[in-house]
Amino acid sequence: MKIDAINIREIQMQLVHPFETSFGRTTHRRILLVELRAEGLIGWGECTAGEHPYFSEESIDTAWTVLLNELAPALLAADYSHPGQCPHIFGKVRGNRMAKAALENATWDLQAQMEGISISHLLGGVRKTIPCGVSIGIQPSIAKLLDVVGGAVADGYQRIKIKCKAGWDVEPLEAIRHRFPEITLSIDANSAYRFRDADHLVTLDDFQLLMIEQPLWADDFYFHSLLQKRLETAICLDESIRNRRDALAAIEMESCRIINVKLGRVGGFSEAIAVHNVAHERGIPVWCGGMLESGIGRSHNIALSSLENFKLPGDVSASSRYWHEDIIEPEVTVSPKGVITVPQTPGRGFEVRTDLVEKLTTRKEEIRALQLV
Ligand code: OSB
Ligand code: MG
Repeated sequence: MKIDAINIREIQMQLVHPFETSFGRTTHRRILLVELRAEGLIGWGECTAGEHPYFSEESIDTAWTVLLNELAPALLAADYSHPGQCPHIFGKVRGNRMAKAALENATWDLQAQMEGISISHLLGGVRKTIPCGVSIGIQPSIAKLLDVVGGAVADGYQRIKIKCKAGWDVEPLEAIRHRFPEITLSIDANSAYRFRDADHLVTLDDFQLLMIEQPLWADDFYFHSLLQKRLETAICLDESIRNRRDALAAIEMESCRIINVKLGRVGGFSEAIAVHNVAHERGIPVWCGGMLESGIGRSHNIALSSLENFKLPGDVSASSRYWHEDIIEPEVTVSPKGVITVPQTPGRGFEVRTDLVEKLTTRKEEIRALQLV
């Protein structure tokens, strides 16, 4: 496969509701999109790096530089036969997994279109529908939190996750459990606790949570394994899992009982499949995390979630929870039973609204293959 040209662009989109985590508050997103042009087709990719390097070392600006100067030229120079070769093509560049994922995922989108099959099919997906959860940010008050949780429950979501931090855990959980004793509930700390908080975290077992996500350091397995021994509640790792080896280490050390797979965090579809497989072989269920994606990243998350071991509801929610107007058509919708139907049409299964993308674009760059004469 020869790529003719690669476009990278930044768009700005305002969130319907601000999203607050233990590391900050997001009101609008700067999103980096990648377009691959080959044989009259366009493969799209989305970079999930944030505006700031808070969730990981990458930011949209580091990803922009690495894509422009390293990854896009490397892909244009390569003559690959399958998207699974991307990690090798990008192999010289260390880290920068969100930048790599943006480009690699676009090659899967393109490949699926060329073969006339869905991305889900190309990945080896088996699910026709995927179970959906929601991730609810830290709220200004308990009353507001109960309101938001109630809305998500009424919409049919199968699992509610709330963001927490020291000082925003016991009280919100007590309130939610009082009002909604039966719902499937989890929390995500985004590394807000320290191992010295273990006694406190043990008390959260009372809330019958499905899991507690990434309680400790983003680069840790050892202290998570000590903590997991003390908790009845399953630990789920997010930030700590960068690749298949990390997943294997975490499973072997019993640092977690569940894994959150994020395409950007692990560097794209190839590594996400590898993480999925290694967990599947060891009986560890996974689910698909979210990074407040636009419809393009969301469509890729849906395809990934169709793999067999995505047994738990993901943070793959309806477009309307994030955006007044999404950049794909149709928007992603969730049924009253809390599922998304996996598209079976060629490629990502959602059209990109190019006029709207153009309108939202704040910068754009084209990188073309060298024309040999
Ligand atoms: O830790 O899962 C996370 C959003 C930004 C950064 C990190 C996380 C999140 C979410 C949002 O939880 C999930 C979503 O896209 O709805
Ligand atoms: Mg998380």
